[in-house]
Amino acid sequence: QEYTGIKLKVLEWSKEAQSTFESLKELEGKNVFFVAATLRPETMYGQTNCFVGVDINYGLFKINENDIFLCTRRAARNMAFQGYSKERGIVDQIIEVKGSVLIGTKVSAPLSKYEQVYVLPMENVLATKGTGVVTSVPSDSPDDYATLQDLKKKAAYYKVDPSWVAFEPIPIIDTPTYGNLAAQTVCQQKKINSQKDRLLLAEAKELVYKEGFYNGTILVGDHKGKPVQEAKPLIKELLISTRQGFVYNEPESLVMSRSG
Ligand code: ZZB
Repeated sequence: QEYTGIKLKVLEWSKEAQSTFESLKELEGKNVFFVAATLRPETMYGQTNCFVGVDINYGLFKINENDIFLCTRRAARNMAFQGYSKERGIVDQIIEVKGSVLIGTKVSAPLSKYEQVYVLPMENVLATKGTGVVTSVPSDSPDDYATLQDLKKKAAYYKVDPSWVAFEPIPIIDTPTYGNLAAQTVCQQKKINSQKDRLLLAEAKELVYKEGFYNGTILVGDHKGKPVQEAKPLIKELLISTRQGFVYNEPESLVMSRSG
């Protein structure tokens, strides 16, 4: 599976992360990036936040003299075999933390209309898929839409500040069947109430994926007006050439065991 790795730069750590990382000399003067794996680079204009799993372990990995990546160790290892480490196959971990520590961190998401967005909790993040970091596009991903709604409705329960979730989905792809907020439309049609509605969300994802890919038109950015199929590789290339993204491959066997 070929993903695009998206680099969301840390602007301000959550309070808990700040105190955890305070004494780390290795972070001084470095850029730290949450690295999300996406199959939909053309939707990056619609990012409203970033998701992590609160019980998942994440590492901070030294990638080169300037950059530190935050992702699962598994992903860092894959990256180290794909040229994203100083020495091939070798990961250089600075520290490991639980996702819960990272909630409320402010990051900058490439291409998003929102200049800064927050790291938030999602129950359905798989530690065994991608980087364990998921960038959120509630306009076009039903899982993201349902989760963001949960967090808005029950901010206290999920331990998020209401200001961290005060971001509306952005219309970025127009579709003939579901309009320009396809994930919202399908979630409402299927009466999806929460991220816990796994079966309905899987159906919704399938519908939204297909409609967006085959019939969608991009509404924003350099490739505005183009069909999604045409714009997708161009926007991916734009992210890569500006070093806001990179190609990240997931070993085939893992992909099979996950989707089976
Ligand atoms: C942004 C995005 C925008 C995504 C969208 C989807 C959609 P698939 O097809 O099942 O492989 N993802 C990535 N890593 C994880 C993880 N560890 N746990 C849970 N979800 C993860 O799904 C690939 C998508 O799953 C990725 O693409 C990512 O979300 C999420 F508008 O990135 B996507 C209709 C879907 N729309």
